[in-house]
Amino acid sequence: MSVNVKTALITGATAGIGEACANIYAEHGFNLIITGRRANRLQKLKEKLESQFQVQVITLNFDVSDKNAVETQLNSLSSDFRKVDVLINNAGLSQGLDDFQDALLSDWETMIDTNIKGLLYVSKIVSNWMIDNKKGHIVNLGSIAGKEVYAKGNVYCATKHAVDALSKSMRIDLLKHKIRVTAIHPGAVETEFSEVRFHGDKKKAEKVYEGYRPLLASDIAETIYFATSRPAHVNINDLVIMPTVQASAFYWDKG
Ligand code: NDP
Ligand code: 8X3
Repeated sequence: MSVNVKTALITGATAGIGEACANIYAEHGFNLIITGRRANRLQKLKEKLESQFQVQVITLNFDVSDKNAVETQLNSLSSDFRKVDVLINNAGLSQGLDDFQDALLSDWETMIDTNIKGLLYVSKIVSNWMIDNKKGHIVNLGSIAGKEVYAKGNVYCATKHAVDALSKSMRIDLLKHKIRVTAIHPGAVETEFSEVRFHGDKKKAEKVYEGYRPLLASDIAETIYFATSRPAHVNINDLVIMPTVQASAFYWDKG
């Protein structure tokens, strides 16, 4: 592998924002490590990106909430691929949109295990590689739900507030190692997010994006690429990105 080629590790690259990031980083010549639970999607994306952009793509098929799998899979990477320039902690999900008293404990556990613990398992390993390499940039996918709390958002909002807090904390602790940490907090982005939130109910999910123009996954991926391509002395700490018709979690002008 050429020493000048950069490497990005993107969690949750089988759909939505993660897949869009894989496309844009490959387009800019990065070698990639792409992860997710759906192995067939990872393989298809690898084949597409390798033939379209002449980059090397490694696929790692694991659930970020499975600590042993995270360790085994990441530690299977060769020393070249452990030189990660950009880690995008994107894998995440919402499960359910229910009043606190009615929500399923299993939904809460899945969100906490994925959005918080999964991000920690991956970051703990990769941040130490970055320290060894004396460089690196970590991007955490938060949400407007990590800045505001809305009805029925309870535990999803809590997990994204945790991502917000962890991003600040990582930035402080990694400062002495010159590792940059950026948190990206989108409003509504049309991806598989709502389908997952509503446990596969496509009709209910489509309604979330009806009657206005939501963000696209590529809008977020382009912003992430921008943030990680600033000169070495610049760090973008925190960005909140909304569809133009959305002012906050509560205020919309859908015309
Ligand atoms: P998608 O559902 O389209 O994509 C989610 C990705 O995360 C998939 O690749 C999925 O892969 C992966 N993922 C989910 N759970 C796990 C897991 N346990 N282990 C490994 N990978 C997992 O959603 P988005 O692209 O919209 O979401 C990406 C991130 O952006 C999430 O963190 C989300 O919270 C955040 N976000 C999304 C917003 C939106 O409106 N869409 C707004 C604000 C933030 P697989 O299923 O193959 O494992
Ligand atoms: C996804 C955006 O507003 O559905 O994080 O929580 S929202």
